[in-house]
Order: sequence, then C-alpha cells, then structure tokens
Amino acid sequence: AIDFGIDKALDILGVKPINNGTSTGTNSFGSGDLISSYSPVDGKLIAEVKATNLEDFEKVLITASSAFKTWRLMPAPQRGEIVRQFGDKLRDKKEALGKLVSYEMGKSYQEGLGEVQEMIDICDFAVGLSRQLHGLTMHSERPGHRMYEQYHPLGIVGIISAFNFPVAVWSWNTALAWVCGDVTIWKPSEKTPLCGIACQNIATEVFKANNLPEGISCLVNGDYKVGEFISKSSQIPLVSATGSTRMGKIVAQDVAARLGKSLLELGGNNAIIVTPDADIKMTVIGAVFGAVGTAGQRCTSTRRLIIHESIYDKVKNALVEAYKQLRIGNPLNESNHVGPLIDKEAVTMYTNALNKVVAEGGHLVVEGGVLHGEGYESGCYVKPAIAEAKPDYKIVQHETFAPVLYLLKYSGDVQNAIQIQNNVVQGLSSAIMTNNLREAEHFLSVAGSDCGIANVNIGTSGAEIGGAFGGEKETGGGRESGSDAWKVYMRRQTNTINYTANLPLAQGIKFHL
Ligand code: UN1
Repeated sequence: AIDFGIDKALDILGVKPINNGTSTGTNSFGSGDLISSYSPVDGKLIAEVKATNLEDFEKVLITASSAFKTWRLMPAPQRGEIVRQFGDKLRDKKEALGKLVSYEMGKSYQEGLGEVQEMIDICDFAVGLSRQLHGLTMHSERPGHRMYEQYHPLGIVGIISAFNFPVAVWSWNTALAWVCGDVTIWKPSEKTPLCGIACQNIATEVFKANNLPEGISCLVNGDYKVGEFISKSSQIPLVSATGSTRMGKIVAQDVAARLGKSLLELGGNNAIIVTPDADIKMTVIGAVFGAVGTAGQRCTSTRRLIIHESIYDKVKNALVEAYKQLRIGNPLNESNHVGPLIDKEAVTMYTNALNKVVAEGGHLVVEGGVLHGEGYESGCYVKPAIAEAKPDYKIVQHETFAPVLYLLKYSGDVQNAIQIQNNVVQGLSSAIMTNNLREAEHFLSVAGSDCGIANVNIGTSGAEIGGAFGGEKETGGGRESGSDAWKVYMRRQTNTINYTANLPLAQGIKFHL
C-alpha cells in the first residue's frame, strides 16, 4: 500500500520545483534551457530542470578529472564500502524513489519498486566485486620471470540512459564503475530528468558524509546535444549508452571517431517460441507480462510470439481471454496492470504501428486504441493490442515501444521457429516455452537463438542483475550489470617482471653485444 503522496516523495528525494540539472555533488548549476517534466499519469507538470550547456559541461569535466585522481587511489574494497552505504540509502528511500519512477515514467508502482530493488541488488553485487577485481597470472617462458595481469580504472565513464528504466540502468553502470575506481557523468533521458536529480541527491549524501571530493558522481541534463558533449569528449574513455538503435549508431560513430570505447544497449525485437510441448498456462502469464508490463516499453518486452500451428488457436484464444482481464489506468493504483505510455509521441507511434500491421495484411485479434475520458486526461493511455501477422512484415521487423504483440505461426520442427526468431536485425532477448529437452537444447545450441539472452520456460523480460545484460547485432553488443561485465569499466595491463641478473629475450632470440 502507498501511504504518502507524490509531494512527500519529492520532498524526501530533495526534488524542488526548479532544479539545477548540472551537478558534481554538492555543487550544482545550470545555465541551459528549462526542461519541464510532465507526468504521463495525469499530464501535470511535476517540476523543472535547468539543462547543461557547454560551459557547464566543461566545468563538470574538470571536476570529474580531478576527483578521479583521488578516487582511484582509494583501495577497491573501501570504494565498495561507499557503494554499500549508497545501497543502504536506496533501501531507506525505496518507496519514495519507486513512486517518483512510477509518476514521472508511468510504470506501475510495483515495477517502480522493482526497479529500485535492481539498484539495491547491483550495489550488493558491486560490494562483493570490490574484493574480486581479479586478473590472471601466467607462466613466463623465460627463467626467473613472473607474468601477471592487473585491472586499473579507466577514468571518466559517460552514461546516457533512457526514460524506460530511469534509475536502474544508471546504477548498473555507476555501481560497477565506482568500485572499479572510475568516476561517472550521467545524462538521464530528457523525459525523466527528475529521476536523475533524485538519484544524484542520494549519491551526493553518501559522498559528502564520507568527505570524498566533488565529481565522483556527476549529473548533466538535456537532449541529444548534451549526449554529444559526452560522446565527443576525448576525456571520456568509455561511453555507456542505452536507447534506440538510431541513437546508438550516432553515439557509436562519435565515440569510435576518437577511438574511445562504447558499451551499447539498444533496441530489441524479442520473441517467445511456443512449441507443441509448451505449458500453455505458463506461456500466457509469461507472454502477457512480457508484452504489457511497463506498457511494452522495456527493451526486453515481448514483441513476437512464434507459435506452432498445432496449438496456435489454443494459445491465441487464451491470450485474448487474458487481455480482457487487464486493467488500464493510474499506475500508482496497485489494482491496475497497465499504465500510460511515456508521452503523446509514443501514442502516435503505437497508433501508427497498428495501422501499419493492418495495411500489411495483419489482423487485430485484440483491437487496442487510445483511451479518453476520466482518469485518462494525459492522453497517454492505450489499450494493449494483439495482431496476427507474418514474420516478414516491415512493422514486425521494427521495434515499436508500445504494448503491441504480434502472433506468428510456424510449422514443422523447432528449427523453423528459431529461424523466424533470428531473422530480425535486433538480438537482445529470446525465450522458448517447451517441456521437450531436445527443443530446449536446440534453442540454446550454437545453431539456436542468436540473442544475448536466451531463456527456457520464462519470458523475455525481467532479467536478473547477476547475469551479463545485453544483446547482439543492432542491439549493440554491449554487456552490463552482472557476470564479468565490470571488465569493460577497467583497463587491463599485462606485467612481466624479471627477478634475475640476466636478460633473456622471449622467443629464444639471441642478441649478443
Ligand atoms: C531496459 O528495458 O532497458 O530485463 C532494461 C528487464 C529489466 C531491465 C530492462 N531487468 O526487463
């Protein structure tokens, strides 16, 4: 139950009516234009943020570079201790931040809380990691020599994040970057700037309480032009960007032009294969949550169901029944399943997708439509839709960030379904529903799913932080969050040490003086 309103949440998080969008910690400034944040929940203005201009950005770079010189000297486990305190602060403010995420972005309060939980989890992960930034040792081919590798911090990490996970994606990057000894400059989406202000305030409390320098956690705000400050800055060795493939291609080129590193987390076109051996009840739950959760605005949202012809009608009918139960409305009301889309532009893209699938020959089995009237004044609420389609339709090949699910039919064996699933430009998440071991193993094999994430008997969304998160092809190839994703945030150095009085050369080369 929610026992306080959004005003109280803003108060707890230190979000004011007008906020400086540029911050190096306790110092904040903002000389750029005002960004107004309207809630898609009720269309009301929540608060405003002064954007970052080039001059502001240059100040941030100077402060961040100087903070790096101190921060990198602190032993990694001590940096982990700071991240532990940050995780604790997030526990204290979980309800307030979850509520702001829900109100500013539009996802359900439960999902807002879930997003803050992901932040807490990655902090715990990073704390442990701070004692495990391991390199390998190698046996030298030369006598009296020792060889090993070590990981050193990179410097400033730029983070460009999207509106749909307005707080968690930042924390996946910062929690790892900070324990690795890097400092961070974050540009949140211009659609969710207040989530950025709130997170920066929490981080600042922790760095300040520990008498750490300004600039370990920095915030900048604005549109793609501010993103460009980051991607074009030669002082930022790594840029981690989450968003559309269109945006990622631009960022990647800017970063590559200066031979920087980029970590890209871009579009998905995620499918669930439903075979004759699938548990239909589980399939329906997984597919419905995957397609309508976060109003279809996760990069891992289920967009395509690839269903065997023998069970096609059964699955279709079960889905149509399930969609009748969905309650659409204010996401802060816990009895609703589906909240609004982020803005009216997203509503237009949704409507266009429905028109396009029909124009290409598709058939809507759950009609969809924009909701009007009481409770829907923001104009951002839409009904989740289901369309029967063909795999090669242009619109089916495209990622539409909305609750539109395409039903595709396959016949024959599972390889045919895998071929349909792989035959798109994106490669983020994928799943198979089957109790047949052969089918499952085919799906996971070298000739199976080509995605970064491949699941058996669970849906495409809701990945845990412990695994490496990301995808192939136009999804961008980056991996963040768990496993060994931390290595991207560090530079590897190979060291060979000679502890003898001779200088033998490698490869047996003789060089007599
Ligand atoms: C995203 O949509 O950018 O796997 C991230 C999931 C979430 C993260 C999604 N844990 O659905």
